[in-house]
Amino acid sequence: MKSVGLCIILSLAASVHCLPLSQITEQDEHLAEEYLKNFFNLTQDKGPNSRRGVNPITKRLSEMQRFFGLHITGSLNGETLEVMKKPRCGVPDNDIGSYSTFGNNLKWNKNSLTYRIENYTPDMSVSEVDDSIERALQVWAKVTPLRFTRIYSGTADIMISFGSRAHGDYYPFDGPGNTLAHAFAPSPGIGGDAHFDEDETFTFRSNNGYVLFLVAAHEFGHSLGLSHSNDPGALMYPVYSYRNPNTFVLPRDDVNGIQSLYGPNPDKDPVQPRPEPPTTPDACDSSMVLDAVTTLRGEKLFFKNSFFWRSYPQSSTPQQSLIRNFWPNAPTNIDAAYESQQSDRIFLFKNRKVWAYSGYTAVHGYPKRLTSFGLPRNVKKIDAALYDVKSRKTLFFVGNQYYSYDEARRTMDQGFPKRVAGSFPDLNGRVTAAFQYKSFTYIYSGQHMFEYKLESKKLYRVLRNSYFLRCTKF
Ligand SMILES: [Ca+2]
Ligand SMILES: [Ca+2]
Ligand SMILES: [Ca+2]
Ligand SMILES: [Zn+2]
Ligand SMILES: [Zn+2]
Repeated sequence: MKSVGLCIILSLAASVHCLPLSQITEQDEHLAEEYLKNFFNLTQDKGPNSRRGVNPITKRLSEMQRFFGLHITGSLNGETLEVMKKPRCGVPDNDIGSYSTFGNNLKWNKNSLTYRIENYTPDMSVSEVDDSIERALQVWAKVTPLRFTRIYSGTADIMISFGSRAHGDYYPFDGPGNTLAHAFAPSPGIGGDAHFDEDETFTFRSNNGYVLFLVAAHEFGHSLGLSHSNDPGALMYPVYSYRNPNTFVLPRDDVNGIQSLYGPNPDKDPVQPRPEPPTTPDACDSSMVLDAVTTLRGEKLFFKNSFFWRSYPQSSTPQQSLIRNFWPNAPTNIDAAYESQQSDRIFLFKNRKVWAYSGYTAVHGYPKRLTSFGLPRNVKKIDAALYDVKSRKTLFFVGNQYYSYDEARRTMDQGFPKRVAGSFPDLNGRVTAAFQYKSFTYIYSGQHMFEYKLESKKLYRVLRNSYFLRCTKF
């Protein structure tokens, strides 16, 4: 009976999602149900609500979509399934909001904690595992009064082990993929303990497998009393994302979370100032200057630092993600982006290089040099790129000039570069991003966005960078 609700909704689902087009199979439905049971408290029995017409699956699915910033439909669709299939932590996503805790009582009442590594994974050397665990704990120690001491026998506060499937608690692992690890909130006994799924491949620092340091640092957040955050830049975001372990700095959201429980680190480090915790770009920041904007198969993409927002035609709130969660080897802090509808590709620019993707897939032979478009050798980077649907030309903005590239002939047009101010009235500053949407051309410059009709060169409105991002705070 439970699956009936899903089936009805499923028939509507596939058309909503554009990237990539996906068919929802019976297997997907099963996966979705398991996912909601595991992470969103979907229970077996239908309960009193269902008799009154509130389908429990619809309710939990909506909760899940809200947590991940997806289009809230209450139905299973391609974008929802994509998120469900991503490797993640095994701890449920209970609270909606940025950082959250398991509650004020679920914290350690002491600052000195012990840990013990009970067994090792064959994926890495013993010293690599030791080092990864030690550094993962230090991530939290750096910003709190918490201190960790390793013990080699007896019971530690934080017992660390690797195991597959049933491994001695009531939460068996699921084989390769999906759940990578889980950990228990502070309390005696199993509280604080962290378990890693041995059916995964853990690595020291390579992107070929899951970096143990990153997975462990996340799990220890639970061991110390944090639950999941819906900030996609947070370490406590439930989905795994690769970051360079050598340069990792605990993000601001996690720092705020752990300090709400334990306070800041009283030890000042006078020699080396600590790096600032990275923050996630905020749609409500009216001073924000976007790096690049483009369309992709009917969606709008807005790039800022390591993040981008995706805006679906039917959706009211764009979804924010890490760029590398979609294109694992893509550049971050990009200069420009555009979609060539001619070749169904999206191009991302950074410095003298350009990357090409067809949906999620990297196009073979990229990254290439800027000169592959016929741009002059002395162009070190471009500021923005704009694909004009009508003329099928791509405009590359460099300083106060722009070039025109013919997508069909794959050559630069004669008579360029031209002055930007000559073609776009009232645009005085440097162009920072550009794209077309519904027959309007949007040219971003600093904190402003200029709305033009390209053919008439008429300026309609001057808006903020965050105009399409829809600040939802109140
Ligand atoms: Ca324990
Ligand atoms: Ca697993
Ligand atoms: Ca730019
Ligand atoms: Zn987790
Ligand atoms: Zn376990």
